[in-house]
Amino acid sequence: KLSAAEFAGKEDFQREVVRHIETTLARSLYNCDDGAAYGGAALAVRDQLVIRWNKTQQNQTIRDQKRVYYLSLEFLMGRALDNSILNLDVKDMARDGMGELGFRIEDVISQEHDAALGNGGLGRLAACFLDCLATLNYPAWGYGLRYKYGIFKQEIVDGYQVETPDYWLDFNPWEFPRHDVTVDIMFYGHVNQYTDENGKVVKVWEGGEIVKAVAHDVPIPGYKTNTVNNLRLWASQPASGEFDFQKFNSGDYEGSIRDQQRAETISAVLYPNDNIDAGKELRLKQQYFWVAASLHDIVRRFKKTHRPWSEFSDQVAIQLNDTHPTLAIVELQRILVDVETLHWDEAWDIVTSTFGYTNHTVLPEALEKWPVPLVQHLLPRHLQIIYEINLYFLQQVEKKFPKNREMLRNLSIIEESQPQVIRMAFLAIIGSHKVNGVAELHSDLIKSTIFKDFVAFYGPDKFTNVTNGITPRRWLHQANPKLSDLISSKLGGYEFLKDLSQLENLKKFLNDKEFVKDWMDIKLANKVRLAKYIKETNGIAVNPHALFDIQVKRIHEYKRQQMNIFGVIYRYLQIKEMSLEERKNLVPRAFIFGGKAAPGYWMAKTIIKLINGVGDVVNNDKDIGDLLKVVFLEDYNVSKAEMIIPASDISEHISTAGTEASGTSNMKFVLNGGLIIGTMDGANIEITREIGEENIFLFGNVAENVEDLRHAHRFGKVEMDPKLKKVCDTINSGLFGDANIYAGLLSSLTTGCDYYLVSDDFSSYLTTQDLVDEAFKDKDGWAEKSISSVALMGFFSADRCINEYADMIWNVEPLPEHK
Ligand code: 26M
Repeated sequence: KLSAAEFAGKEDFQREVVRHIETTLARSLYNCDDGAAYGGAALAVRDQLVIRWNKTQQNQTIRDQKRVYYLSLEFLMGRALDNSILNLDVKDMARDGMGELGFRIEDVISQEHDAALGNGGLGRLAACFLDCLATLNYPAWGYGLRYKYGIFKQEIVDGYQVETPDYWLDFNPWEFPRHDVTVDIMFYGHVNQYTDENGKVVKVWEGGEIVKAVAHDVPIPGYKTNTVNNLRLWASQPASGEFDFQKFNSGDYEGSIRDQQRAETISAVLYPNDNIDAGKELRLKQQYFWVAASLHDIVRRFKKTHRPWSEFSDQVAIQLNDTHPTLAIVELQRILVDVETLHWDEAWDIVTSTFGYTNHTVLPEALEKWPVPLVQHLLPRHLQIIYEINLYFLQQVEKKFPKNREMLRNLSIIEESQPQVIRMAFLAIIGSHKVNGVAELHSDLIKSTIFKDFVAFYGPDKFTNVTNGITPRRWLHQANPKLSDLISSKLGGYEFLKDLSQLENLKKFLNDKEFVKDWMDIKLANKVRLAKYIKETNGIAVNPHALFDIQVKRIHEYKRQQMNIFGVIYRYLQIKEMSLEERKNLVPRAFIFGGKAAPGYWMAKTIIKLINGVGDVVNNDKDIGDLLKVVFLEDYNVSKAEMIIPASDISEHISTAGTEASGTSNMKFVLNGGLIIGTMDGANIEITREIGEENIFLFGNVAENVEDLRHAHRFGKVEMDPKLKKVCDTINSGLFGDANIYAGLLSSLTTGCDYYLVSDDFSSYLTTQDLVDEAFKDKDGWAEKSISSVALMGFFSADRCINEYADMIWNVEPLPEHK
C-alpha cells in the first residue's frame, strides 16, 4: 500500500469494505444486505477523503491565503458516495470490487439517503459551487445549518400532495461532529450602556437565552485533485448550564426537557418555502444562530494569524447566498465595534470590503422583510446597529440628493409600514462591495426595478452579473455515464469535465453516422430506464419511443406548470376529435411532471391535483393508447433528477418572462442532449445565444411587455384565448374531478387578472409545441440539434462561474494542490 490516501488496488478496497462491515458496523458478512454494503463502501471511501481533507486544511493554514466563505441556509447535496468515487476516480475499481463481493454498485449507491438540505435552485447552486471550489483548488468553506429534517418527502394520495418528514440522519457517514468546536449564541435580553474611564459610551448586550452551536463537518472532494474542502454545518444544542438541573432535581423533568428541546428546535427543520417569505420568528432565530456561529468561527481563525484588523478583508471574503445571511453584516460590525473596540468607520470599511451579496429573485413576495418589533425583541443590539448603519447611509444619500425626501424614503433600510419592517436586501446592498444577479436579464432587471435607486446612488459598478452554472461532474459524468464515456472516446479522455469548452470539438463528429447513432441509442437507453421506473412507481406504461416532455422543478404559479397541463388537456381534446387516419401522423408524447409545492401554497397544490386528475383520465382512455401519457413523479429530488434529466427529449422552462432569475435545470437538460421549449427568461436567453436559435423552441412575450400586459388585464382589456377557454370549460365540466377543486385556479386567469399571463402566452405555446412535434419526426435533424447544443454548452459550467466570482468579487487565488 503506497499511502493511506490511496487504495493499493481492488483487493485493498475490498479488504477495507469488509473490515468496515465487520468492525465499524458490527455486521456479519453472512447477513450483509445492500444497506450494509453501502455502509462498508461509504466508510472505506470516506477514509480516503479524510486523509486528503486533513492535508488540505493543513495546507490552507500554512499557506495562509485569502479564503472564501460561502454562507447559505441551503445546500442541496444529494448523494455523496457515487460523487466521491467518481471524484477520486475509482469507480471502475469500486464496481469490480463490489461486484466480486456480490453487489451491484448501482444498488449499493442507491441505498444512500439524499442530503436534501435545500428547497430548489438556490440550494442546488450552493452544492454545485462547493464542487467547483474544490475542483479548482480554491481555499473555500461552506457554512450552513445541520437540519435534522431536510425538505419533506412528498407522497401523492388521491392526486394530492401529502408531506411526511425527512429524517435523514439515522446513518450518515459523511458528517463529523466536532464536539470541541462550539460557539455560545445569545438571544433576547437587553443592551446596557455605560461610559468608560475615557468617557467613551460602551454598549453591552446581555442576552437572555443562550444556545450552543456545535460544528458538524462534511468533506467536499474536488474532481481529480487532492483538494478536499470543508462544509461546516451548525447544530443547535442546549448551552451547558441551560439544561436546568434545578428543575430536574425538583422533579420537573418535563420542564428541563422543554428547555433542551427549545434549543434543539432551532436547527430542527428546513423551512420548505421556495421563493416566498413567511416571516416566522424561528426562521429569524435560525438565521442569526447560523450567522453568529459562522462569523465567530471566521473571526477566531483570523485572529490566530495575529494580523492587524486592517488586513481582515485581505484574508476573508464572505458571500451571502441571497438575503438569508444578511445579519452577518450586522454581526461583524457588532464584533468589531462592541467586542474588538474598533472605531465605527474603520469597522464599517472592513465589513463592506468583506461581503458580497447574490440576489436570486425579483418576486416581491420572496424579498425578506423582518418586523422591527421582532428584531427589537430577539436581537436588541443588532437593531441599534441597523439604525446606525441606516443613519450614516441616509446622511450620504442626503449629501448626494439634497432635500429629496422621496429618495430617502426609497433607499431607507426601514420601510415605514405598520409595523415598520427591515428590508434585508437593502441592508445586504449597503453592507457589501458587490451585488450580483444570476443571469444577464435578471441582473439588468434588478438594476432597473427593485434596486434602481441604489444604482442612482452608487453608480452601476457596484452591480454585476454572474450567470449561474452547473457542475458537469454530477450533471453529466455521474448522471449520464454512458454519454460521458462516449464524449470522452471522441475527445480523447475526460479532460472536458474540467474544461467544458472542449465540448466544442464534438461538432467535428456531426456527420459521423456511428457516433450519431451511439448518441441517440444512449438517449433511448436512458428513456427505457425512466420508463421502467415509471412503470414500477406509477404503474403507467410509457412507450420509450414517445417524445419525453419533462417539467421537473418546484411547483409555482410563476413557473407555469398550469400552462403545461392546460396544453396537455387541449392536446387530448384535439386527439379525441381526430380520425384514425389523422392520428397516424401524430408523435406519441409522454408529459412527465415532478416537483414539490410549499405546504401552505394552495394554488400550487391545486396544480398538482389537476395534473393527476388529467393523468387519470388520459392514461386510462383506451382510445388514446400511447399517443398521450401524463405522469406525475412523486418526491422529485436530486438523486431522481440524475435519472430523469438524461431521459428527456424536451424539457419545459416556461416561466412568465422576467420572473425566473436564471434557472439551472435548463442547463442540465441541454448538457444531457435534451432540447428546450422555453420563454425568453433567465438563463434561457443566454443558452439561446450560446447554442443558436435554431436549437431551441422559444415562444411567448418578452419581459419588456409584461407590465403593460398586466395592466391590460387589470382593466379587463384581454379576451381569453378561445383555446384556453375550451380547456377551462372542460375542467369546469368535471371531467378531471369535481370542478370546485379547480375553481381558484381558473378564476386566477379571469377575476384574478392572470398575473402570470397564461392566456397571453397560451396560443404561442401551443403553436411552438406543434413545431416540436414536427422537428421530432426528423430524427437526423433532431440528433443534430441535440449534439450541436451540447457542443456549445461549455459556458454553463459552474467552473466558469466560480472563476468569475473569484476574479470580480472575492479576489482570491487557487491554492497550489498538496501532495
Ligand atoms: C425565504 C424566506 C423564508 C423561507 C424561505 C425563503 C426562501 C428560500 C429559498 C426564499 C427563496 C429561496 O430560494 C429562491 C431560489 O431558489 N431562487 C432560485 O435561485 C436559482 C439559483 O440562482 C435560480 O436559478 C432560480 O431562477 C431562482 O428561482
